[in-house]
Amino acid sequence: MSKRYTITAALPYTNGPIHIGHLAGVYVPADIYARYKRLTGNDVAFICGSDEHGVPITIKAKKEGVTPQDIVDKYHAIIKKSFEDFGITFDNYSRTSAKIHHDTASEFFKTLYDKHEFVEEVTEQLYDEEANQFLADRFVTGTCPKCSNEEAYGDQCENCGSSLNATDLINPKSAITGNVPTLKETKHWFLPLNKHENFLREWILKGHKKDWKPNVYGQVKSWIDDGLRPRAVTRDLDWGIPVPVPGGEGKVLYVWFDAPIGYISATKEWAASEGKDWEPYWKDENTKLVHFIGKDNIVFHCIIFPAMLKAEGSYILPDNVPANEFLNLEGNKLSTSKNWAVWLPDYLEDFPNQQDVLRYALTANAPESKDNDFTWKDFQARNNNELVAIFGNFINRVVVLTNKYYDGIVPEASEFSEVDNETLAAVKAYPSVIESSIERYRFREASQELMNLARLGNKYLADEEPWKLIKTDEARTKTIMFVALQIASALATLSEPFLPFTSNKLKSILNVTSSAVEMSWSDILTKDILIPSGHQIGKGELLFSKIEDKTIQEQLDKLEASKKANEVANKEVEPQKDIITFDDFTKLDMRVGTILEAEKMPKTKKLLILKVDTGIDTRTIVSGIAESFTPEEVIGKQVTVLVNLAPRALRGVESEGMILMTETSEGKLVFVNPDTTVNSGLSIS
Ligand code: B3M
Ligand code: ZN
Repeated sequence: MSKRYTITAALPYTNGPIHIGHLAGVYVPADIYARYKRLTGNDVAFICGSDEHGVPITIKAKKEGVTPQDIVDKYHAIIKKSFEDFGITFDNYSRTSAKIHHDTASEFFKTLYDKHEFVEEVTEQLYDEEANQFLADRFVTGTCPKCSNEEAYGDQCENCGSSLNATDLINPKSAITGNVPTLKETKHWFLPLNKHENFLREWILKGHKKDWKPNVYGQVKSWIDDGLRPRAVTRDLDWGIPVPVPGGEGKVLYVWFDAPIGYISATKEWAASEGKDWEPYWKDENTKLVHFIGKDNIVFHCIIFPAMLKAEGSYILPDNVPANEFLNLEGNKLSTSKNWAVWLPDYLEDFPNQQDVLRYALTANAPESKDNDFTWKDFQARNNNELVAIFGNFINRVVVLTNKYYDGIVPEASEFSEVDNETLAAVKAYPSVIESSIERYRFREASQELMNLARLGNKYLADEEPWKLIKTDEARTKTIMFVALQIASALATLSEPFLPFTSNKLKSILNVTSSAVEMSWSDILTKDILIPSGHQIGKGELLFSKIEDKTIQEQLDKLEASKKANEVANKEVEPQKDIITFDDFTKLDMRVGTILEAEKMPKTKKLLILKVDTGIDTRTIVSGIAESFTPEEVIGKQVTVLVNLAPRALRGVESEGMILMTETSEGKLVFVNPDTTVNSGLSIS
């Protein structure tokens, strides 16, 4: 029976591209769910958009010397396009800087204000005297009072997920100047979550949201048990939605107050474009509201936003919030700031037309109940050992043999054997098997059930061996190929939520895109024949191609290079050493030297043995530059040499002096040398 679903996916901060952590945590599972709900005949509004307010945007703008609007315009376009190219089927991907959102969020705030749902209070907030501004959210970092994470933000600790008031932080530090903040009075409007504690306890705990994932239910229960406190829902910032009530001048709505309302404004925008009424998607008790998010967003979607909706009074509450845990990358935390990520635009460029490979790898390895690790090796294995060797191989054999034996015409089956009937019955069971996993938000499990259907097909062909029977038993071969084509046809439909691009390709190979033979999800359950005999299929093409080790190594090298570049780019400049006197300086004897000979130090990666003409003499100097230069590259170079450094033995070679070097942002060593050729031995002073 058709139902109405409002499915939302967390609005990504528009301060950078989407990466695989976002995809695995939120967007791929949400898209699987939305596609499946559409396929099974429901009325779906799949909603998302750019989260364009908030401190992360202003920090990025300051860093790049542009306006916040420049930042959000740039990344909104990048994010929107990459979602489209990756096959994420939002019905609307909006943005919170849109007027419809400003109006909707302002109206929502005014409604709560007029209902006296807020507490207006003047409190002391953290202030940066040097930057002359209040420090909220990511403008301040400090130690989390709950889990002692030293990089907690003013509004939230990403480590334990706790929502915080900035004044909760231990040893707070301004993210703008690094100064220790002072306290300064300012007025804000607070949502008294404590006032909603009973409702939340009833709704979640007593309501036994038993179908909520344990990681979500557990976090929410611990917050409610710890006692809920009032939360400021306005900020002393200039980027955001102005506070629409008297006394709100110079203040904006807290980003986590306005952003979830973005789901509502994006639904309004979509409904208007479709000539639909938006209200049933947010106000009809029969509508199922499902929020797809990462675990760091649980408190906002299970406590704060429901309290807001309840206080406003006319909205439905989320039916489920299937938050995923975090995805790591090659054993390290994904990090935008450290550029330790696989960015979606880069993936789409490096792996053209292979969206489904990443969708599948991220789903099969999704961090559904605990943090998980993405490795390029696993990505390659999922592709080569499952998509190519099982799914692709089965389809290829069915299509090639049908074309080879019957010119692509689905053959007439004669009598079904016991194995045939068991196989056809098993095919019929798969929609419910996959459904049962999806309905419990177990997409990893669901994707493996889909792969099991392809395994069933492979095993059936391997056991029945039509390529042998074709010589002796025409009728039996036709029956086998007929059964195999039914399995292929079921895969075409059941794969759509997980492998949408492959599903489309397979439907066109089987020539089942026309409504005459297109098959719905439920048809697999009800129809005895999914693809009729006499139906003409196409010639076929390989659905997947093997990924070679070289391709994987290129990605690993790319990661290492970006990590190195970031380490150097973000390298803290060494603090100046203690002051020395001029006399101390005059003790240093630095000369221009010319490298006459160079060779690698045996059994080391870093050392070169150099013969250097110092103008005084020709001497041996051992230098750790072998990872940046070959011996050939340095011969003839003029360099700066500290000649009166006490000699020391390195790997048994006496080194008499030091060649001055520095390092580029890519981590390559470079010589500090005169920019014109001069005589060796000249003093440097
Ligand atoms: N932008 C946080 C995040 O990207 C926030 C989500 C808002 S959903 C309303 O993780
Ligand atoms: Zn914490």
